[in-house]
Amino acid sequence: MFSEKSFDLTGKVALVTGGSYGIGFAIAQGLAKFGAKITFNDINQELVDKGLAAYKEEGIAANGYVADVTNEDQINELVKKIESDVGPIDILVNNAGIIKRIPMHEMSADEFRQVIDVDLNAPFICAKAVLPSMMKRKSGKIINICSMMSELGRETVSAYAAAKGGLKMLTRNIASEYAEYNIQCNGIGPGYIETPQTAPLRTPDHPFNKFIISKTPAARWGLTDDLMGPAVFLASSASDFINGHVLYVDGGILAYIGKMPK
Ligand code: NAP
Ligand code: GCO
Repeated sequence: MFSEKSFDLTGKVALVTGGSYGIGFAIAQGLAKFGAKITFNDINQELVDKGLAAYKEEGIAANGYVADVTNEDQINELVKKIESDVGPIDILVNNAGIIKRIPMHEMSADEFRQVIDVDLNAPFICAKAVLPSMMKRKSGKIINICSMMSELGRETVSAYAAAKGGLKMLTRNIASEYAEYNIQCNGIGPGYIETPQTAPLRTPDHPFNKFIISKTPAARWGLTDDLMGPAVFLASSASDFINGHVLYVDGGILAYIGKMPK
């Protein structure tokens, strides 16, 4: 029955991959505000320590672990460790990601593979690692962090767009295959958000800055705070009948042809 409790995440264990800073950190903060126990991983101890300090600063007693999301053994170990330290994972946020902005004809196959590995293969590895326990408990939420590039292309981001387009379909397939276990898998598609990943595009003289403002009806870059509510919604029982959906948090970019230049 729907009530304000429908958004309550008390007692739920969340794993946010790449959650030391940026979008992952913000999403973890939002989940914690609604009662979730936060665990996160990052690629090295320095980042994990940075994340732990940042969570502590926010009054969040998070558990942080070093694990490379592209390494299946490390992720299987991570899931086991979290289950013994905190409890079985109820909410997985596949957030860790990289981007390489290189014109495709200049991109090496290895560079292409690296992006696919982190942005598409890793969400598969992490989802596969948490599914057995969720299936046993007949309950689970998987949230894949997609992108505008799950729907649109642009110069220099061929690998990233291919990965994020694939991630949209992986989201739909997990939803299709595991709904019978009361597992919901949805995506969040952030627009252009102020994080270290987009910092190179936001330098004052970078033409991309004005371009994004002209393509966004909200006429601003997104903030990581803008993603907290959508993440809480998709992690909670309020969204139990939503499955395979990508919720775009883009200020209206996908709905808009773009402002006519004056
Ligand atoms: P970010 O600032 O680059 O943070 C990504 C996090 O993932 C970092 O902590 C990064 O660690 C970690 N990571 C990268 N590779 C990893 C690996 N192999 N194992 C474990 N952790 C790894 O990115 P963000 O802007 O917060 O984006 C987070 C997610 O949102 C990504 O999936 C991104 O594609 C997506 N997204 C971002 C935007 C945007 O506008 N910012 C919009 C749409 C979607 P390192 O510091 O070592 O790289
Ligand atoms: C880029 C940006 C985007 C954002 C995001 C948009 O170079 O176009 O980095 O890819 O990161 O994915 O949703």
